[in-house]
Amino acid sequence: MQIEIQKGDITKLNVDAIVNAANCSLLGGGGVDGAIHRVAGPSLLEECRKLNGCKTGEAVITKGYNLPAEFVIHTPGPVWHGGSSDEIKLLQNCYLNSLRLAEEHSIKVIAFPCISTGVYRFPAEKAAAIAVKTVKEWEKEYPERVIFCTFSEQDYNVYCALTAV
Ligand code: AR6
Repeated sequence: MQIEIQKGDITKLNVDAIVNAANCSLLGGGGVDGAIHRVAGPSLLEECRKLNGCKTGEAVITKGYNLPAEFVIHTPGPVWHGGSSDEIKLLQNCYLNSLRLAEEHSIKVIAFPCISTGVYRFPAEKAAAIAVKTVKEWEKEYPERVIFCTFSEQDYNVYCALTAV
C-alpha cells in the first residue's frame, strides 16, 4: 500500500474513487461535500436520494458522474463533542468502511479529504493521526494507493509529519 499526501481540491483528482465527508442525509451541504456535488452534477444527488441516508461512520458508494473520479464513497463523519461521544471510533469507522468499499470494488487509487475537521470541528491533528493509523493497518489487496488530499497548508504539514518514516 502506497500512501501519498497532496494539497488541493479533491474534485480535480483523476483517481478511481474520492471520499466525500458527507452528512447523514447524503443530500449535499457545504465544504468538500458541496464541492463534490457541484462538480459531479445533479445526477449525483439523484442517486444519493435513492440511498435513504447513511449512519455516522458508515459508507456508501455512488458513481462520480462529471467528476474525473469514477466513484464517490460518501461517509458521514462524527461531529466533535469533546471526545466522549465515541468520536474517535466513529471517525476510524469512516476510514475502515470506505476502505472496505474500495476493496469490494477493486478500487486501486482512492483519495480521502480530512473527514470531520471542517464544519464538524474534529481536532485536525487527532483526526489525521486516526486517518493515517487506520490506513497503515489496512492489509488487503485493494486499494493499492491512498492519497490524503489536504486543503490547507497546515493539514498538509501534519500529514507529512505523520507519514514520514
Ligand atoms: N477538496 C479537499 N478538501 C476540501 C475541499 C475540497 N474541495 N473543500 C473543503 N475541504 P468539511 P466535515 C476540506 O466541512 O467537517 C458539509 O456541509 C476542509 O478544509 O467539508 O466532515 C457536509 O454536508 C476540511 O479540512 O466536512 C456535512 O454537513 C475537510 O475538507 C458537514 O459539512 C472537511 O471539512 C461535514 O463536515
